[in-house]
Amino acid sequence: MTVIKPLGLLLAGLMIVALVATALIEGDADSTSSTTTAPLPAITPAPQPPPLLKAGSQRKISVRNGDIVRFRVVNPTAEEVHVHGYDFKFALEPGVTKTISFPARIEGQFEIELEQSATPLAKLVVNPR
Ligand SMILES: [Cu+2]
Repeated sequence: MTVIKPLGLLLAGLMIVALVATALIEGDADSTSSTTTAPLPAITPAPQPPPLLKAGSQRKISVRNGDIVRFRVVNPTAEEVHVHGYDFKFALEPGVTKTISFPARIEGQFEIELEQSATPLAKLVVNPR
């Protein structure tokens, strides 16, 4: 008798666990069916790569004060990119595309050029916010 009593309790305990588990599984099944009816997340398009500047590509880059200015530059020979007004200079290795970014904090129109050959690349326009 003393052996059967704990066994009975154990069985009862196991049944309760089984019932709770079944209820949880059914609850999960309900929640999955409701998530499948939820609208799918919108597919966001891949971000555009920043404009590629080359000698002779007279581009205009327009941003607002506080935005991040982003562009890429490539040149067949070693050069230096000079952003006038901001007076930033970035070294270029031959044939290697360099991505340049910086915050636009000075408003106005500024030349971006290949410094050594004085070749214009683009005009940077920073508008008020
Ligand atoms: Cu310059």
